[in-house]
Amino acid sequence: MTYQNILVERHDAVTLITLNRPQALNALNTAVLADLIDAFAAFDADPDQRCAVLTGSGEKAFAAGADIKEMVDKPAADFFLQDFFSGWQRGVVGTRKPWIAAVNGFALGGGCELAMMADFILASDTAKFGQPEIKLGVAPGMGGSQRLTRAVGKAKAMEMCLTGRMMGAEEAERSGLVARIVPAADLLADALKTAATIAAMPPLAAMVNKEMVNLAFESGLAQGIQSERRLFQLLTATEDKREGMTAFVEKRPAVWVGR
Ligand code: CO8
Repeated sequence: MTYQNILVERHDAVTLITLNRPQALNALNTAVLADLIDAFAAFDADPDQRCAVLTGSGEKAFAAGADIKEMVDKPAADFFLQDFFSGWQRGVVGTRKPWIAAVNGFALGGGCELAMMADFILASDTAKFGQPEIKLGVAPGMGGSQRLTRAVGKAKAMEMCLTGRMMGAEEAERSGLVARIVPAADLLADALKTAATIAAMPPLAAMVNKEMVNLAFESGLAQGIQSERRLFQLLTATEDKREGMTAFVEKRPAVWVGR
């Protein structure tokens, strides 16, 4: 499948998706969203694909936000009637397999929000994160006020949303927004290698681990612990649990069947 606004490549069991509007710093418009929804659905449905990486083309930006030129003249009623931005939650956050955002420059507004939809973020040393929507007379609309606050805490999230200031890679790592910083030149190779490590894990367990950690983000402690226990118990019924534990006991590498 070829797309107008993204590039999709397969690297063995890893799907690499690249936002490809460098002339607009990979700004996210309706067409980009449609391509991403399709690409993430194809990734999720392909049994040979186990982990994905999302990055931006060009050296400057992961994504500089939702496309301001698409929104500038759009009437409020249309934002409401189209439930503008709701597709991101269904089509991107709803992906069941793990995926990584490799942030290679500006991740602003919707770009920061898209990166935070990933299971984790790897950032280049040139990455800059921000929610500057206030400067446009609006506010985050794709989850930024919620996910940024959960990631970095109220003080930093509030300061960033109210002043529009950007956070560099080091501060983002220190604050818990990103998992790791990688030199810009090595970011893609590192992200693909990390994704390959995840892709080599038993796939059902990878999906369940993702679901469990997301539960900590989205539910209360008691409910999260209860769900974790149930999901753990579910995994004990898989062939991969028997294989993984038997391989450990027999001191040999495990061979996963994905069931
Ligand atoms: N949308 C559309 N085009 C963009 C965007 C964007 N978000 N960002 C950059 N571009 C375009 C520029 O217009 C320019 O195009 P052209 O050459 O045709 O003029 C090109 O990309 C290059 O950009 P610059 O010349 O501005 O590059 P600089 O290096 O000078 O600056 C910046 C880089 C600092 C990243 C700057 O481009 C910038 O500030 N961009 C906008 C960042 C921003 O405000 N993002 C938030 C957008 S709003 C959002 O994401 C969520 C809105 C939620 C609304 C909720 C409603 C329900």
